[in-house]
Amino acid sequence: MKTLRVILGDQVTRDISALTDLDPARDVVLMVEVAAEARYVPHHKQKIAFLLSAMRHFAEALRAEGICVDYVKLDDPDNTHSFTGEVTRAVARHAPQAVVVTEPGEWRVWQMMQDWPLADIRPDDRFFCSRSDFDALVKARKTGRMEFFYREMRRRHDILMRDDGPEGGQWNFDPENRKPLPRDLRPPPRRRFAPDAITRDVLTLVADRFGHHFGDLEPFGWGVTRDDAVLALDHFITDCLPTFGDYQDAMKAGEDFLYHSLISPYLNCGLLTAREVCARAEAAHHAGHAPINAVEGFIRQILGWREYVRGIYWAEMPGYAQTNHLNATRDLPALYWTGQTAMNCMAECIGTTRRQAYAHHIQRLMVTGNFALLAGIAPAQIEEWYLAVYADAYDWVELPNVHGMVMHADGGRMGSKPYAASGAYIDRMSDYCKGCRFDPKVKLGPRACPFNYLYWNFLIENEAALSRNPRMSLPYRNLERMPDMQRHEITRSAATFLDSLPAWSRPESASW
Ligand code: FAD
Ligand code: DLZ
Ligand code: SF4
Repeated sequence: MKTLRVILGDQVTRDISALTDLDPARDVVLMVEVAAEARYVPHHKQKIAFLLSAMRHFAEALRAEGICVDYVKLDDPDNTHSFTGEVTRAVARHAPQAVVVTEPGEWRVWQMMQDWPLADIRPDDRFFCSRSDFDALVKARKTGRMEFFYREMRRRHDILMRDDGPEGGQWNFDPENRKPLPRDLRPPPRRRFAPDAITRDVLTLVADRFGHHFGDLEPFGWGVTRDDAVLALDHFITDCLPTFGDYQDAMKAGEDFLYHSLISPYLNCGLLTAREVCARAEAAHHAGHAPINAVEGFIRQILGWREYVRGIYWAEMPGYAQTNHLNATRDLPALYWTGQTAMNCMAECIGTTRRQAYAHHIQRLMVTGNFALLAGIAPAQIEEWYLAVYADAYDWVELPNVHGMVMHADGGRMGSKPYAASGAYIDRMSDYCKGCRFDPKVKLGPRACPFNYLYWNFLIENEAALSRNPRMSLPYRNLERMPDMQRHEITRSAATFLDSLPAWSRPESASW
């Protein structure tokens, strides 16, 4: 039976379910570059270049195996520029008896697939936890919190386990992983990859067609093949993993990567698997190369958080994206796109994002995310930003992180309390405040750090929704003791500051 096998841009692996029973003598693999995928949000230029180059390299690798690949390029004159249009055209070209595809990472594309002719949609088994296993697990537990999910994953997959208990005697080494970076410690230079001829062609294409999108296109240093991704993982395990835990939450001006792995774009598009990454980290611990706090902290991100957010996404969509528990409605300020702000922490994190299509977790959560939460940005607007600006962003992973973890718009489905913090947190975990016009120790007045009065204003504005949350009782007790005059000054300062921020005006056509 001749089968058309559709491979999407985030499925560039030979281990994808759509290819398991491929017959090279009869079947055709379809890969399509379509403008709709680059434009439904204004993706960072590096993200588009990374995926198109990874797709082109993967197509070459399949052809080298003798597999027939029908690859539609972005500049093909007959390109309809949508997935459905291209699948329909390919069905007319090849007259297959079946169209096989692996389920996508986005509800948006899942809906499209329902209209594809002859479609056999297969589960994506690249994850440790299937969608149905996640639902069953969460139903079986009274609480669906990440920590319990993660422990169950450790047991089920026998990762970092010893004599039926957790390796190192405790499940979670987080308390050891919150150190600021010492001033004299220099993180190692990072392994980046020089563009080859295929990538250079793609860079020219992206500059021509998407030059107006957010972010710098070059220097472009992402790996684009399976071999590159394995080298990037080797480098992380050897040079960074031992120190990863200690400085997992640290931030430093001018240091874009610290000890983070930089592997999320590879994991999410298929160049690395979650199983191999966890196995490599665990082996490094057993070989005495990396301490338990680093290895447990790293594995928790992948076996715990990554699997958990994916489970939440599919269990809760499509309703999940519609909730707005804190009724946040403010337009996204232009500074998210321009990076122009006197708040040094925001300028640093947005600068990294612009240069690298990357920022590490604490920058995303406690700086740009914290600001969006405290400022009451409309969830859909800040979600669009996060989906656009990171090379690793797909709806299944971005949405629960932003809608749930950052914005608390899901009313606590993801996290039991919002991660709201004043300037003191950023001051403790970074050196950003030293280069800032504002002072994290000043609460009110022109020198006051905006995060300070925005934090208290957030508590005041959301008293009805949050004050009965047991995990928020301490800040609300402090708020209760605050004199009315001070409360008044806080709300006034917050309103004046927020109203002074220029809003971002979306181009009329929004066709990016
Ligand atoms: P490391 O710090 O080295 O961590 C190792 C791996 O753990 C990552 O590669 C990633 O696969 C996984 N991981 C860590 N934290 C999370 C998490 N919260 N959710 C899912 N996986 C996690 N990650 C994405 O892959 N895509 C996104 O679109 C995305 N959006 C985010 C938005 C916000 C507001 C926040 C707070 C986090 C977001 N994350 C997202 C999670 C995390 O920030 C990135 O995975 C991480 O920064 C990627 O860099 P790294 O590979 O160096 O990660
Ligand atoms: C993000 C992206 C971009 C920019 N371009 C393409 C493309 O041209 N062709 C393709 O197959 N995939 C692309 N992608 C990734 C898709 O958006 C992703 O596969 C879907 O969102 C499903 O998760
Ligand atoms: Fe950010 Fe406030 Fe520190 Fe400035 S003083 S860098 S605004 S936390």
